[in-house]
Amino acid sequence: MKITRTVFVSLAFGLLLTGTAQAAEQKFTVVINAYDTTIPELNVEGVTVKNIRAFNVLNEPEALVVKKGTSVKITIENKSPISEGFSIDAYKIQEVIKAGETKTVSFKADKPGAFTIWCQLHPQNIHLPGSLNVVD
Ligand SMILES: [Cu+2]
Repeated sequence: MKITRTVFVSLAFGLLLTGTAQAAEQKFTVVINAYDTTIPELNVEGVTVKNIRAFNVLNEPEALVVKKGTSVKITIENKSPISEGFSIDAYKIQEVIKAGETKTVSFKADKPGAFTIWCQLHPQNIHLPGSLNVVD
């Protein structure tokens, strides 16, 4: 009987710790970078490509992983030479960050799932999207 109680108490304490951990705040810094690939000639897997005039915009890190219930604070640095967007539709986040500027967004990650982080200002084929993964 005494053993059962000890097990119950430690189990309750374990649940309490889990609850505390879920309420924690998690901070990320995302850097939006544009990689200029305007180069005269490039050999990719044996094929020569000429006059590439496009650039890729990357969110770094690519994937943000948080536990459901976490307060998330994302600092976004735009190192692209132009304004870039930062959107997470499910969380109604839609920001525009000017070249060289930094913005911070805060929200509670209360919806589980994998959500695309994308730029609402430019065609998607010049961007590599990021993702926000909220795990249960
Ligand atoms: Cu963009």
